[in-house]
Amino acid sequence: MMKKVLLSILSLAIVVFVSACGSDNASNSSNEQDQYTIRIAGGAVGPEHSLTKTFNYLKDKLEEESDGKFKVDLNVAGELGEDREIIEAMQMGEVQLASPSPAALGGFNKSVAILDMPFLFPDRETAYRVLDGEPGQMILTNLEDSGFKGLGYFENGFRNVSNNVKPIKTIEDIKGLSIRTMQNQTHIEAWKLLGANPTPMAFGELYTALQQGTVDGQENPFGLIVANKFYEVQKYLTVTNHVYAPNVIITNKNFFDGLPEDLQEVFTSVVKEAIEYNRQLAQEEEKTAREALEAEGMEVYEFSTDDLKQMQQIVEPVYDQFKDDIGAEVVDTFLEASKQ
Ligand code: TK8
Repeated sequence: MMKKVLLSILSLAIVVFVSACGSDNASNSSNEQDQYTIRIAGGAVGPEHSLTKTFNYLKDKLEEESDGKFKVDLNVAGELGEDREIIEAMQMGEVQLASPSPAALGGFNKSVAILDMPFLFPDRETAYRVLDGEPGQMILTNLEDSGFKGLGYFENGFRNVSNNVKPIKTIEDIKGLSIRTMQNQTHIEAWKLLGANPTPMAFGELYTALQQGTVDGQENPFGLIVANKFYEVQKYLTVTNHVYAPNVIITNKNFFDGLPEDLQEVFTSVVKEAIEYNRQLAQEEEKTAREALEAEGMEVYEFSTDDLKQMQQIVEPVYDQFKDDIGAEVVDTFLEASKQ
């Protein structure tokens, strides 16, 4: 009898030991049969845009570098809706990788709005240094309160203003124009200060609104104006570079935390590679897109240095006006870092 009891205790101990090894193994590294679906959702940007090409790059690299343990379901050009809908789907665990605009993400965490502030970054070198440094990480960490894990920043680019009514040659020419803005209060206020009539609107509705004359103009980087064919419904373009727009790369935090550590490392290292790829592509795109827009018949004007200075001074008050909303520490940290 005693023998039987000893045998069952021994076999129970072996089972406990093996399963413990198994579970340790699961939390630190994936097993051969592990398979995780990553649904990527790209915003409503055109199929030829650098962001869409970057999502295709991500699919290939994630599947390749995980030895097939990641299976990527790629949805681009707004197939799963606008940025806001994509973010909500991610919160529900239905999307695992996206890079919405700060305007859309600002609705889930107010500090993100700093990323869309006018004239914050004077050039790409400053933008990359600040976004990839402690200030940028501050925003990514803040996103965890809303269930996201922030992974870094892709490039949308420097925003410029277009319209279909008249050439905007000086700051005065903006007055009275109805300009579509993203759905963020800081941009709405900034264009009001410039004397325009701002109309906040989802990006996916913009082409039709321009075509029907619901709004006179809009503001976006050259690459988006080409990719979404706004040149078909916009005659005049003025180079203002009034905002350097990043897109925030996010995943669902529970999904990420549930991955074995080795796949978490694959995920983050592939995103880092994709950021380098994306920024190269976006810089080349900005050059070719401007030429393409002129070739498509758009009249391109450049603001004088004085007009740019005036534009920056006119919209400057939005920093104080939204400082409490965004968070004083965030605003001060970014302004300080951008001036270094
Ligand atoms: C695309 C948008 C776009 C943004 C806008 O989904 O809304 O004007 O610049 O990139 O996020």
